[in-house]
Formats: sequence, structure tokens, C-alpha cells
Amino acid sequence: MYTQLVDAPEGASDAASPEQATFDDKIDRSITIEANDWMPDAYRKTLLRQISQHAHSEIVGMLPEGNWISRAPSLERKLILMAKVQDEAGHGLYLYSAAETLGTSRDEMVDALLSGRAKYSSIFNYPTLAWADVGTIGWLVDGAAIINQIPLTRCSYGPYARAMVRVCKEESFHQRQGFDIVKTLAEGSPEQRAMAQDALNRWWWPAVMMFGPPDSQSQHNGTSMRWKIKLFSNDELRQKFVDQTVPQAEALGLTIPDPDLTFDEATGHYVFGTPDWNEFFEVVRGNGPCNRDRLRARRAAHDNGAWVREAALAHAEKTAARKTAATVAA
Ligand code: BYC
Repeated sequence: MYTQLVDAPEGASDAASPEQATFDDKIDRSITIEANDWMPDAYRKTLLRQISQHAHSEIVGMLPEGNWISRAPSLERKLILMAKVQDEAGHGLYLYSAAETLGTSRDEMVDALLSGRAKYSSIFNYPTLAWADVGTIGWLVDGAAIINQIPLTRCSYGPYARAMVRVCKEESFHQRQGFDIVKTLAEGSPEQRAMAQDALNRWWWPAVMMFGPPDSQSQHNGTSMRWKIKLFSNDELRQKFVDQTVPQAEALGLTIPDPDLTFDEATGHYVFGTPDWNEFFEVVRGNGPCNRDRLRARRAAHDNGAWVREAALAHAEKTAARKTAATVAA
């Protein structure tokens, strides 16, 4: 009990308050916090930040792959890719709904994204130059997402944890479809193999950096882990990703673009080089290769979809009015 109050983060309330004690006890005993439960302001703020950023990432994440729907190499690949991109839209919607339970409207969150105030995952600010990039995103980016998100199915906030269950199931299919594309290319002609290697060369480090800054520079690891929002630190998840992915690359006969990569027999883990953290922070600051394009595309989609929102609202109002009229008449 009260362990959450040790080194209480900003916004944590009076140690003596019974609500705080109940909250701390639930966190200590890994009982989920639900939308109507009392929670410290800082816990609410952190969750809202993380879940809304996560939702934006799913939505912006549709763009790099969506770019290849019309150019997929077969009808089957096109159908699969359309379904995958559509799944990402669904993930965004579950996550916006989970974030709304914390008291902020979807309109406010979308406005934060479109105005450039909100963050979304750094990974989606890199271009998809070839079909092999689509496979590599599924293999590496969805693979990284699974490693990051499976622990989130056990996080302390119920609506977020539950949303993650379905997301993770779908991400597993996504990862396999990506691996299948890369495998097909890796087993294909020398040109196809070169294409797969080139995509791996360009996506490896951005995927390694997806897990966030090193623990030594992570602002939120401490509080988020204490509150069981994050169950593992950025570096712990990054290590799991490298350990899991290197043997997959070996099975494909592809080379991870890291001259420092070695296997440490003593620890059973791979030792890997240092990512270019300057590049990471530049991308997060909005200066990556595609940041401006991504926001421009989202703004255009929002503007072009205005009539759909208006029509859906008019339909909902009409349906509600008919229902009320029918109730009054009955
Ligand atoms: N990109 O204190 P830290 C997907 C920011 S969707 C940009 O360690 P935290 C998929 C961080 O926000 C993938 N910014 O933060 C979709 C913070 O800045 P603020 C998205 C990043 O939150 C479609 C600052 O750096 N997944 O997989 O404790 C197709 C300091 O960082 C990034 C999620 O969102 C980044 N990579 O930990 C295919 C998962 N990393 O907010 C696939 C849920 C850090 O103070 N999120 N920053 O201004 C998380 O697990 C955590 O938020 C993170 C970061 C591990 C990402």
C-alpha cells in the first residue's frame, strides 16, 4: 500500500486521501483501474497522452502502406494489404474510444494531431520506396508493435488493456503477412533478394528506435512503470525485439545492417550497436523525411471527409428524432 506515493509524481494528490489509498492499493494488487474510478490527475494525463499518441500512430500508420495498395503485385496481395490497412483504422478507433473514457473528446484529439501539437510514432515518417518496404513494415514494425503491445494487454487501465487484446491478435496476422512478403522476395530472383535487403537496411534502425529513447533519456518510464501503464522499459522491449528478429533475418538469409551485432553466449542476448538518437529526436521534432507529407495527407483526408461526418451526424439526429417520436406515440 501507498507505494505509488513514494516519490509522488506531479499531480499526485494528498497521501491521506482515501481515494488515493484505494487507487494505490489497486495498482499494487494489479486490479485494473476503470473509467469511473478515482485516479490521480497525473495518471489520467499520462494515459491520455500515451493512448492518444498510440491512436494517432495507427491512423498515420495507414499512409506508408496505403501508398502501395494500388501497386501491389497481385490481386491477392492487394486484398490482403487493403484488409491490413483497414485493420489499422480499426485500431485507431478502439484507441480513440479508450482515450475518450478519460474525458477528452475525439475531436480534441484529432485537432491536436492535425495542428501538429500531438505526437505519433516516429516510424511512420519514413518513406515506402518499394514493394519490399510493405513486407518489411509488416515484419519489423508490426513485429515491434506486438512486443510493445502484448504487455499493454495487462496494463493498469482497463479500457486500454482490453482494446489491446484484439489489436494484438490482428497485429500477429500483420506480422506474418509482412514476413511472407519478405520471404517470397528473399527466395526470389537476385533483384528481388536485393530489394528485400535494401528495405531491411533502411527500416532496421527506425524500427529499433520505435521503442522510444534509451531508458537514460526516457521522461516517463519511471512514473509509467510505477503505475503499471508500462510493464517493461523502452530498452527492455528493444532488447526483446532484437533477440527475436535477428534469428528471423538469418532464416531469411538477410543481413542486419549493424556491424556491432554479436550474440553474447553468457547472457543469451544479442549485443547491438547504438542507434542514431539525433536522427530519432529530429524525427520526433517534426523534421523526419515524411513528417510534413504525413500531416498534409491527414489534413486533406479530414477536410475531404467533412461531408461524411455531417451526413453521419444528420442521419443519427434523424434516427434519434424518429425513435423519440415513436416512443411518444406509443
Ligand atoms: N515516436 O518518456 P518516453 C503501430 C516521445 S502503432 C515518437 O520514453 P513513453 C502500427 C514520447 O511520447 C506504434 N515519439 O515516452 C500502426 C515522449 O514525448 P512526450 C505506436 C516518441 O510514452 C500501423 C518522449 O518521446 N505504438 O505499431 O513513456 C501500422 C520521451 O519518451 C517515440 C504505441 O504508441 C516514438 N517512437 O514511451 C503498423 C505504443 N518514443 O509525450 C504498426 C504505446 C517516445 O512527453 N506507447 N516518444 O511529448 C508506448 O508504449 C510508449 O508511449 C512509448 C514511449 C514506448 C512509445
